[in-house]
Amino acid sequence: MLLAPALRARLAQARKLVVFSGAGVSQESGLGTFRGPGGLWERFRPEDLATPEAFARDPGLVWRWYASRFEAMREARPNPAHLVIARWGGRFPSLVVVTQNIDRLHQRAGSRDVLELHGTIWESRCTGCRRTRATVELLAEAGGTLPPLPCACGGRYRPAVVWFGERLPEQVFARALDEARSSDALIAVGTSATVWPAAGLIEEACAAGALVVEVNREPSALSGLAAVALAGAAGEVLPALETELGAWPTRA
Ligand code: BJW
Ligand code: ZN
Repeated sequence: MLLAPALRARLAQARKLVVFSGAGVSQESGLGTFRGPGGLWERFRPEDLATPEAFARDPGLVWRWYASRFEAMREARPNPAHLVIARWGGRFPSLVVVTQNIDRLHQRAGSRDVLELHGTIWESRCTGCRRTRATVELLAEAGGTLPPLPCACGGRYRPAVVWFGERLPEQVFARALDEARSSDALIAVGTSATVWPAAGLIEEACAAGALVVEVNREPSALSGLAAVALAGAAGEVLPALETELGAWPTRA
């Protein structure tokens, strides 16, 4: 049993559930996380690759990194954690997935209501006119020459992701904040909860009275805040949690 009976009843009867996810939820799909042993930031410096200044300095370098990650993300498949979260869309009266991930694996698993706090690698945006284009087309047209051709306006396409020092998409963040504050429960899966303002949503949910449950291989910055921290791989813990919560409506 993962949860004490009182917590299990509270979670099972939640009407509004928010799943807040980070890179760890896609780790079992073969995608790298950022922090911790083997994380991307062990091999690469964020200031060289994930800031607008880095892109202005060397767009080719930044694009080569994102193009190789895009290939990995294209080939990746949703894992059991993504699939459980998608099934919960039919189990809870309201389920919103708030993700920091840019890989779209939640959507590919079947989740309908997904808020992408840090944008998506599947789109690219012109730094000049802000026109967006599918990254897959842009890279195909570039034919291996990176950075890809500039936009007709003279600007340059960049991945439509949120780099350090950039604002999160305003409406997406505003809705995520509303959802967090009005949720009965928030399950944070596979995030170190160290990047702001995204991590602040967990505190907001907690302050508004939501039950906060963490699923992570390791203790994280939010373990102290969570009512319960479930230790283990998301692809194993979430299916076990799904079994434990059963169908809606559930008796305590
Ligand atoms: C598993 C597992 C398995 C592994 N199962 N678990 C307040 C305080 C301090 C700093 C700031 C602050 N406010 C703003 C800042 C600055 C900065 C920030 O937060 N810095 C901190 C790092 C110190 N924030 C920003 O700059 C943000 N912008 C902003 O605040 O703008 C304000 C502004 C105002 C006015 C004008 C202009 C601006 C933007 C942040 C953007 C972050 N971008 C990135 C890159 C996105 C694109 C890309 O993918 O390349 O987003 S960085 C990276 O970190 C990525 C992630 O979404 C994000 C979070 O990482 P995540 O998902 O938590 O992954 P990890 O690797 O950290 O953790 C994985 C976890 O999974 C681990 O705990 C593992 O144990 C676990 N795990 N396998 C379960 N199988
Ligand atoms: Zn343009």
